[in-house]
Amino acid sequence: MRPKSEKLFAEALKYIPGGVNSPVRAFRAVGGNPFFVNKAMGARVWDVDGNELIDYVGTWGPAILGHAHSKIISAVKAAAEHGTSFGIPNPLEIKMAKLICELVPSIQKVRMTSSGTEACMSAIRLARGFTKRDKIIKFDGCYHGHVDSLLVKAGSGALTFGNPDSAGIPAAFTQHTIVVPFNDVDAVKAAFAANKNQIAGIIVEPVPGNAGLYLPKPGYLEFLRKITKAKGALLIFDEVMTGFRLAKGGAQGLFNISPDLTCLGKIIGGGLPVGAFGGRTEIMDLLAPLGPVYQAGTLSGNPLAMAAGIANLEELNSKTGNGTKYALLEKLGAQLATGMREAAKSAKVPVQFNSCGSMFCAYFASVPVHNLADAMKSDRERFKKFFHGMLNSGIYLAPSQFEAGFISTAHTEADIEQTISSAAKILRAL
Ligand code: KE4
Repeated sequence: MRPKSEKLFAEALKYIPGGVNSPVRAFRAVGGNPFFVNKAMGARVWDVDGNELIDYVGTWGPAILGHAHSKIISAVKAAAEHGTSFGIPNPLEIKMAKLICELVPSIQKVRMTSSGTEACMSAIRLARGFTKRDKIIKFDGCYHGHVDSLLVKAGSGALTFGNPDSAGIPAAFTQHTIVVPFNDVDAVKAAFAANKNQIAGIIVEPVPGNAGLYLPKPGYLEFLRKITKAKGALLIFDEVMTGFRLAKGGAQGLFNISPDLTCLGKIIGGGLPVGAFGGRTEIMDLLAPLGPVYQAGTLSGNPLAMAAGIANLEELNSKTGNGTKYALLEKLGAQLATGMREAAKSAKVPVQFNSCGSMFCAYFASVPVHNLADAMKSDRERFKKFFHGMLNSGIYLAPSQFEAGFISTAHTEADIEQTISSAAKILRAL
C-alpha cells in the first residue's frame, strides 16, 4: 500500500531515533510504520505514495483552518522576504501580543516561546518565583510538554508508551510534583492539606486532550479556581491545545474561568514553531529583564511564526459566510459525534465518543471516560484495528488511543459523512 513510505522509513531509522522527530508519529501505539507526507492542503494530506487522506490530526492542532491556508502561506512568504529571524524586537511581536491580550482577557502581558513545552516550563518557573513556593500539582493523563519535572504520569507520548515516568529524570526533579487524578475534588483538597503553604500552583489542561479527550465535570474548573485562590496558589491553564480552538477565548472563555497564567501554542503559530505564556502584569513583570525569573529564547517571537500565527488568528476571527468559524467547528463536531455514536450503537461495539467543539476521541470502552483511569480501560487492540481500517479507507486519525482528534474549518459535511460511513463499515467488522 505504501512502498515509498516504507523505503523512507527504513532510511529515516538510520539517522533519526525511531525514525521520527517526535515519538507519537512512529505509529508504535497502533502498529505498522508511519506514512510520509508529501503535501497537505485543506482537510487533506497526501502521502508520498499518492494516497489521499482526510486528516483529523491537523498537525496536532495548529491547522484549525486546514493545511496551507492561503492567508497563512502569503503571510509567511511576505515575512520571509524581510528575513527569517532577527533576534531583535520586530513589530509583529507587538501585533501578536496585542491580539492574544485582546482575545484572552486574563492575559495582560504575554511572552512568546518556540514550543508549548517551553511555555509550560516557563509558566511553572514563574509561578514558583511569584509565590516563592516549590510544589506544583498536575493531573495524571495531562501532558505539558517534556518538562523534566512534569514527565510524571504524563499523558500523550509518555502514556502511549505505557511508561508514565521517563528515564533520565533524577527523582529530585520530580519531588516537588504532586500528581492527582483529574475530576477528583478530594484528591486536590488532600494535596493542599498535606502541603500547607508549599504549593506554587496547579497546572491543568482545562479539557485534557493528551490521554484521548475527556471533559471537566460540571463545576470542577470552578473548584480549581476557588481552591487555588483560597490557598495562595496560582491556577495555570495549559491551553496549548485548547487555546483559540474551543472558543474565541479558548477553554477559559468557554467555561468563563480566569486563570492566573495561561500557556499557549499550536494555533498561535499557524503551524510554525511557537509557544507563549501570559497572565496578569503583576506576575508577568517578574520575568527578566524586569524581574528575577529568568526566561529566554533565540527564536521567541520569530517573525515567520508571528506572521503565520497572526494570519491564523485573524482569519479564525473574521466574520465570513455562515457566521463565525467557531459556529462551523461546533456544527461539524456535533455532526461527527452524533454519527459516530450511532454507528457504534448499530454495530453493537462499545465506544465512548467524547467530544468538545472540534476536538474528539473515540474510546473503545464500555464505561464513560472522565479521567486517565477510565481511559486506560479502553480496548487498545480494537482501537488499533479501527485506526488501520480507517487509514486504509482514506481517513487519518491520531495514531494512538491516547490522543485527541481535530476538525478544521476546511472539513466539510460531506467529509464528516464519509468518515462516519467508513467508521460504520469498520465497526461492523470489528
Ligand atoms: P510542544 O512542546 O509539543 O509544542 O507542546 C507541548 C504540549 C503542551 N501542552 C499541551 C496541552 C500539549 O498538547 C502539548 C503537545 N501536544 C502533543 C499532542 N498530544 C504534541 C504532539 C507530539 O508530541 O508530537
